Parts: sequence; C-alpha cells; structure tokens
Amino acid sequence: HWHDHSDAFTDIRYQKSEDGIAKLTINRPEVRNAFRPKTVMELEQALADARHDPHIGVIILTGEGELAFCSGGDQRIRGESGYQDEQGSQHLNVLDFQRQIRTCPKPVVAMVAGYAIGGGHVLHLMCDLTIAAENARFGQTGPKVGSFDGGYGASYMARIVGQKKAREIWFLCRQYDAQEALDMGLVNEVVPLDELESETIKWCREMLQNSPIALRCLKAGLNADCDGQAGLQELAGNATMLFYMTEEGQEGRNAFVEKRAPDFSRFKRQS
Ligand code: 2NE
Repeated sequence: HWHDHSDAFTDIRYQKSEDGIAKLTINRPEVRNAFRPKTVMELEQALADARHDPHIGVIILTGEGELAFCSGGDQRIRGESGYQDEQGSQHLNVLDFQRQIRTCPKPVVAMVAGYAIGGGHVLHLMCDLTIAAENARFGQTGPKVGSFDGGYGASYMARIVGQKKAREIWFLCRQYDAQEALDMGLVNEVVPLDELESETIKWCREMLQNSPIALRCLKAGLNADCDGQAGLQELAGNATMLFYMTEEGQEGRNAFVEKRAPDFSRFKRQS
C-alpha cells in the first residue's frame, strides 16, 4: 500500500501510505546503509516533504534490507575534515539531519533490522520511538575509527540510558543485541524480523488516531527538557501557533489589516 516518491533520489527510497505514514529508507545495502553527504541531503529533502505534507501524520526512518538500519558515515569517502561529496567539499551534514528529526513536529519512528552502528546508531536515538527486530544490533564505534559524536549522540544518549551506560557504550564500543537494548530503554519494542514492518505500522496507526496538536506539543515539551533555548523556542512556537488559532490572536491581525485600533475588551482575562 506504499506510493513511491523516490524519482529524484538515488540513495534513499521515499514512500507514503494512503493513511498518513511516510517512509524514508536508506538504500545503500552494499555498505550496510552507510550514509554519504548526498544520502543525508536526500533524507533532509524527504523529511522536509513529509513534515509539510498535511496528509502525513507519522514518519518511519529505516534501512534497506535485513542486515542494517545504518552503519554511520561512509568511511571510504571520509576526508580530513568531513565526508566528501562528489564535488570534493567535506560535510558533517548528518548533524543537521539529527536536528531536523528532533524539531519535526510529527513523530519519527526508527524501524531497525540488523546493525544500527556509529552515526547510524545516533540516528535511531534521535527518533521519537524505535521498533527493533530480533536481529538488531546497536553500538558506537567512534573511538575505534577516530570519530565521536559528543552532541546529541552523547548527551541525549545519557538522558535515555543514564550516564554510566552511556560512558560504557562510547568508551568500550561494544555491540548490544535487541534484548539488551530493550532492557536499557534504547528501544520501545522487539519483534521477530518478519513482523517488524507490520508492528511498526501498528504503532504508527495508533498515533494517527490521537490528536496531532497534542502529539506535537508533547514532542516539543519532551525536547525542551534537554534542548535549552532551542527547546524553549520550539515549545513557544507551538504556543504562538495555538494563539494564532484563537479569536483573541486574530483580533490583533484584523485590526492591523483593517487599519483600526485593536479591541481586546471582549476577551476574558483567564484566571
Ligand atoms: C556495520 C558492521 C558492524 C557490519 O558488519 P558485517 O560483518 O555484517 O559487514 P561488513 O563485511 O563489515 O560490511 C559489509 C560491507 O559494507 C561496508 C564494509 O566495508 C563491507 O564492504 P566490502 O568489504 O563488501 O566492500 N561498510 C560497512 N559499514 C561501512 C561504513 N560505515 N562505511 C563504508 N563502508 C562500510 C561493520 O561493517 C562496521 O563496523 N562498519 C563500520 C561502522 C562504523 O565505524 N561507522 C562509522 C562510525 S563514525 C560515524 O558514523 C559518524 C560520527 O561518529 C560522527 C559524525 C558523523 C558520522
């Protein structure tokens, strides 16, 4: 039941369902779905589309095949200061995509089969929920391959699994199976591989039954606890949106457009 919207893309597949789900699939299975700058740019474009499409309520992020969700940055094209694009410029643009997932007002669900490793592990961390197949494996490799993510990859991970466990994950670079990930609160549910997509869609459909404004305000509220002024901006943006939806907010606009003084006298001062 997926409609394909992948025409403009080479590194990802982008699909939408009739009932309001968008699915972004990293499609580089030959490198365990490692990303290059182009992959990230395409993910950014698809996520922006899903965010702004009024028919879409929930977004799934996944990887092609059963072997990997994502294995992080493509080490073959890592240069001296970032990951090289086809023109030779170097990027760490996955950090922009992390923030885009974070600030997307619609829930983003990671659907993980196989490896979620390195920068790929941080991408699943950034998603609001993670549904894992029994073959999923999680971990960071930074200190082994000469890299690290001290941003959300460290601080938000510690919010999820606690400081001791986060230090273990980063300092030792071990891999954890799906059950271990569930036990430490890294994922929401573990299911047999052949039920991964149906279970993920079930979770998405449950969210689609609920109030979109309640979900977006809750996401902003949960983000605000960790995100400082950027988190407050997101939360306050929702307050502004809700205020624009009131007659009191609209009176100010109307008065300006009609070139008259605003009359707020009919609006109660709420206690
Ligand atoms: C993912 C993992 C554990 C899979 O192991 P396995 O045994 O299932 O597969 P294998 O044979 O290692 O990989 C299959 C093919 O994919 C390539 C491999 O080189 C191999 O290629 P061929 O030998 O068939 O030609 N491949 C896998 N991951 C790749 C990658 N990331 N870049 C380029 N090619 C890759 C195992 O493959 C693994 O450990 N992969 C490396 C994970 C890793 O270290 N990722 C980078 C972390 S740093 C990062 O992502 C990052 C950051 O720290 C900060 C900012 C931005 C990014």
